[in-house]
Amino acid sequence: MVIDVDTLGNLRPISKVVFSLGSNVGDSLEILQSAINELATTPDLIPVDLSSVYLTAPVGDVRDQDDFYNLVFVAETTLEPLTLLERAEALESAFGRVREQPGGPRTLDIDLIMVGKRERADDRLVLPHPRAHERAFVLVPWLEADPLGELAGHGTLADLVAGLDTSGVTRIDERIDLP
Ligand code: PH2
Ligand code: MG
Ligand code: MG
Repeated sequence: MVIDVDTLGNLRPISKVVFSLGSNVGDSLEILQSAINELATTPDLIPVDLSSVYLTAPVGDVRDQDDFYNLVFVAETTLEPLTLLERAEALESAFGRVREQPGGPRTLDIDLIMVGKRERADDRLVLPHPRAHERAFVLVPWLEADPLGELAGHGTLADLVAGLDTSGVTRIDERIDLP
């Protein structure tokens, strides 16, 4: 028997996509809420989970910066990684981010952490995000939103968080909601 699949021609696989959002300039909570409203209403993207908001000590090459507000958004999508990246970059620009020196303070940073099991590394985009596995400000919110989650190539979120110093990452009571 032959089963006709012609009608499936326009269907693309659904992948779990994980975004990390951060802000440490301006009215960060309002900026993050607006960014989530926009991200969550992206065509061909279905929101799944949103973490609480965390106040986090700056990590990396950051001098004299304010703490960040960070959260993680999990969705399902048929969009390609570069389309997701373009959407994230458009939102960063719309919220007034100026691309200063790497590691500088930012009104809105949207990082693509993982798109299913996709692996890629070129000038535009590295997936999974090359530093996500060591960043408590990504993994702690992500674990809250996605308790059984795994970071492709690095194991479960629960194991990764258990091995990290999470002292710089504090959940706060202010809520950001899905639209
Ligand atoms: N983002 C960075 C560098 N350092 N530190 C915290 N706590 N939160 C961030 O979002 C963050 C950072 C580069 O994008
Ligand atoms: Mg970042
Ligand atoms: Mg970024």
